[in-house]
Amino acid sequence: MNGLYLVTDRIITQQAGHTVAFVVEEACRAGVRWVQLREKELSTRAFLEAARELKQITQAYGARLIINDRVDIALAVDADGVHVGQDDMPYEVVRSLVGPDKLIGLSVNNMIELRAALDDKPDYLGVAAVFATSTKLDTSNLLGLDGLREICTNTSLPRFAIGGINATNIGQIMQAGATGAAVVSAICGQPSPFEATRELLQLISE
Ligand code: TZP
Ligand code: MG
Repeated sequence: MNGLYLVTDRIITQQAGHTVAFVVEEACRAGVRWVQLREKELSTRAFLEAARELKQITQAYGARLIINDRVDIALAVDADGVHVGQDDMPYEVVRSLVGPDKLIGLSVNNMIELRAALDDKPDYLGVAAVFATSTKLDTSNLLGLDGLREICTNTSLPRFAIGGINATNIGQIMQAGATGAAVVSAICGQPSPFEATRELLQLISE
């Protein structure tokens, strides 16, 4: 299982002239094995339809499908897991709803949130935001490489760094102790999501 994690963004995807399904299929074809469907604007019905479509694609490639925020949609499409932040439904409630077999990812923005997350023991952490990003507007503090390193040295949980990661800095975040990199625009916003994924996978394995 490689350490590259695609998080979708419908607006960035459309601005690049793609559909979300196309980007996910191209990224899976290039070797991504973690896909998170992240939708902040869609109706529940449209979110569910998008999740169904991605379930088919990810399943065909043996990739994991994680649903951002919405436990109900993750259960409805039998996704592999759910990703929540520390303002979302609490970990123990998510766990009680999804049962023992689904993956739960938890966002960690600083050392205080890391301590809370370590009590919960999620399946993986999303460590954010490492670098400046225009994809998510409410990224309050930037960790930088030093902040990422501090979080990574204080946990043995799998940890995907996220925020402003691209081909020029992905090597640095791996060296800082991340076990993987989660990206939005570095795949969704590229003319060829396939080629972009290939390049990131190559860099991550160096
Ligand atoms: N969570 C923290 S930063 C971020 C999310 C979803 C957006 C990352 O987007 P990009 O384009 O990879 O910087
Ligand atoms: Mg959330």
